[in-house]
Amino acid sequence: MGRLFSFAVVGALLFLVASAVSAAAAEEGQQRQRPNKTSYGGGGGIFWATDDGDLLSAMESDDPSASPDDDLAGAFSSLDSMLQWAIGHSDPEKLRDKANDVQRLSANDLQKRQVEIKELMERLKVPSDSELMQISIADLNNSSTSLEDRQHALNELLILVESIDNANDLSKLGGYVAVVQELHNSEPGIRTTSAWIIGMASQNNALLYNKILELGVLKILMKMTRSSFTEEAIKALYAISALIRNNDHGQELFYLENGNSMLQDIMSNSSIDIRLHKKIAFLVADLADYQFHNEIVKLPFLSSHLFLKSVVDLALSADLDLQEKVLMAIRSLLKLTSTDALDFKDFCGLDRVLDRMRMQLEKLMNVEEYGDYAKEVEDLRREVHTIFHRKLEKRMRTRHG
Ligand SMILES: *[C@@H]1O[C@H](CO)[C@@H](O)[C@H](O)[C@H]1NC(C)=O
Ligand SMILES: *[C@@H]1O[C@H](CO)[C@@H](O)[C@H](O)[C@H]1NC(C)=O
Ligand SMILES: *[C@@H]1O[C@H](CO)[C@@H](O)[C@H](O)[C@H]1NC(C)=O
Ligand SMILES: CC(=O)N[C@H]1CO[C@H](CO)[C@@H](O)[C@@H]1O
Repeated sequence: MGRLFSFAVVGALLFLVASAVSAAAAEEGQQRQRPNKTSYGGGGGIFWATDDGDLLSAMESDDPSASPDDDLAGAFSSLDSMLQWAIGHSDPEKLRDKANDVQRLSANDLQKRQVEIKELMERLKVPSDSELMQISIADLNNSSTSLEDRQHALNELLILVESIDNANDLSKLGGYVAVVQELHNSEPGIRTTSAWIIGMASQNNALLYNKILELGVLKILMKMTRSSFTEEAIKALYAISALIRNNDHGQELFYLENGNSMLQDIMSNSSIDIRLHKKIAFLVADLADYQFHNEIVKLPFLSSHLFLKSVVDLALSADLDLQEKVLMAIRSLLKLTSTDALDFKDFCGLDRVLDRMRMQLEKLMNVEEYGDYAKEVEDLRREVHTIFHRKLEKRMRTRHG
């Protein structure tokens, strides 16, 4: 099979690449690698042959834990990722030296190098990202594919759609139909990865989120947020947030699908995993900010006193991180002209909640390991208090005259 590479070949490749990158690129190499790529091993991608350890020493990996067993044996989804990995694991000093050498090469020589690399890549017949996506889609679309292989195909897609170009290409290949189908799989792990792919692909991708919404995903994702498998609920919420953030149409659909009650159910369930509460607080702040900046009322429930109370009640948590996120959500909600300061005061008891929080934070500020963070949250708490009372004064003035 043409997808097994020997270290010799890779070594040659690495040398060519090292020679062809600019010094600047070499310095960035460490950051540009996608660090978690290798953690999804076995995804039907390319495997390194580990019978020749030479390259490892040649590369003088600066990471002592990078043994062939746990790292090199991982799958690479494309040549690009393999090269990025190789650059990331090689000695930056040496790479920079080589790159400096390259700068002394003539334009002609450089071009020759590039042609060599291209030829080598063609000879290796490395599948392109697009080909890898097609393989994964075909696996998902084949009803005889085992659960294990289905999971592998999804893992592969998850890595690939990190790139926005691939995420868009997957749409052209009809891949999201296959992924959405897996949201209905009886295996929670498969549903979870599918939701994760949808979230990853739609995140900040205005070209894509409405295309995915057209596939009718919102309803099933909302159902998944009620899953007793926490990871599934978390990834479903992640996907929903990615689909509706900064997206009028998405928010409209979310409203029509009764997103309000989904948010309320999660907020008022005290036995739910705290990560879900954090994600909800973050999402609420985001939705309120969007409404504030666009002056559109797509989500009238953001001003309902019952909804506001659920948000404010989350601030009673002892978790600092959640407190901070909830304060941000309250701050954003207070800024909306559609919310009533009296609801915050009388119905939500915001003064009492903020007071209680202040006492807790004052205690934490004296605890070494929380000190700075608690101070930050206290600053935010004070800001919320100020905004609240300003809004309240304004409200009282309009009421009395
Ligand atoms: C579907 O998968 C089965 C089992 O892996 C395989 O034998 C068959 O050729 C596949 N069908 C298609 C259309 O790819
Ligand atoms: C999936 O398979 C069906 C036939 O079983 C075919 O019509 C469809 O085009 C395939 N979809 C993709 C994306 O390959
Ligand atoms: C609250 O969450 C837990 C854990 O996810 C779930 O088992 C329970 O059914 C939920 N309760 C309600 C009232 O939805
Ligand atoms: C998204 C993700 O899994 N990120 C992880 C990548 O790997 C680093 C180091 O192993 C982790 O700290 C990240 O959380």
